[in-house]
Amino acid sequence: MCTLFIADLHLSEHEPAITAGFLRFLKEQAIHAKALYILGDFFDFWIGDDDPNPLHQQIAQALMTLKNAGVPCYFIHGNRDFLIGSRFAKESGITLLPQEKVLEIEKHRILILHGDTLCTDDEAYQRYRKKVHNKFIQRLFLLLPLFIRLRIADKMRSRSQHENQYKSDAIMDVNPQAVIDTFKHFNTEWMIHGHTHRPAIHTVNIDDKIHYRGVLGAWHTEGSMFKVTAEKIELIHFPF
Ligand code: OKV
Ligand code: MN
Repeated sequence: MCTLFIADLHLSEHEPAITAGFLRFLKEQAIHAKALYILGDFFDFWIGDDDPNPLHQQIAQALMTLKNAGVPCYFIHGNRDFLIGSRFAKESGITLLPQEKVLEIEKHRILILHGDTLCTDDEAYQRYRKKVHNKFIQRLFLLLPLFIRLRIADKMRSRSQHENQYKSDAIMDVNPQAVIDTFKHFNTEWMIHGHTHRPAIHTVNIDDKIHYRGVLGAWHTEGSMFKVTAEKIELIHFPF
C-alpha cells in the first residue's frame, strides 16, 4: 500500500484540463492508496467556503467519493487557499491539518508542509502572510459580502502578479538556513513540500546526517506526486 502526496494544482474554472487530470488521478491512482495528502494551493484562489463556484462542489463530491471508497484525504493549506474552512472540509470529507505535520509512515518520519514558510528571503511576502493569517483579519474579511471579497481578491492578485515580475528566482526559492532550522526543529529525515514549483529531491547535510527535501511539482502540463511505500519514497510525474 502507498501513501500519495500532491500540491499546487491551482484548480480553477479557467484550467479545465487540470481539473480533468485530477479527477482521473483520483479514479486511477488515489483510489488504490492508503491515504491522500494535499499540501496546499489545491485551488488557485479561495475567498470563503460560501463561494457558490460549481467547481468547488464538483471537487468536494469527488473527494467525498474517494473517502467513501475508503481513502482518507488530508489537507494542508497553501498560500492561495488558506481560507478553506470547516464547511468545505465537511462537504468534501477532507481532514484539515495544521501548517506543519510529522507523519510516521512505515519506517519513515516525514514532515509535510506547504513550503511558503521556508521562503524567508521574500520579506514582502512574509509580511503579507502574517497579515492575512491573522484570525481577526480573516474573520473581518469573511464578514464582507461575497462580491466585495471577489473585488478585493482580484485587486490583490493582479497587484501580486506585477510585483512578482521583479522578484528574482533566488528570492522565490527556499532559504537554506530555514530548511536546516526546520529539519532540526522537527527532527525528521524527510520533508515533503510544494509551493516553489521546482520538483526535485534535495539532500541536506546537517551534523553529518543526510536529510531529504522532496519538492512537488505544480500541475501545469502534467501531474506530480510523491509516492511513499515501506520500500521507498519516489517523485513521480504523469500525464493528465
Ligand atoms: C491568495 C495571494 C490572493 C499570494 C484577504 C484577509 C484582507 C484573506 C484575504 C483575499 C485574497 C485569499 C484571501 C489570494 C493569495 C493573493 C495575492 C497574492 C502571494 C484579506 C484574509 F487582507 F483583505 F483583509 N484573501 N485571496 N497572494 O485571491 O485567494 O499568495 S486570493
Ligand atoms: Mn504556494
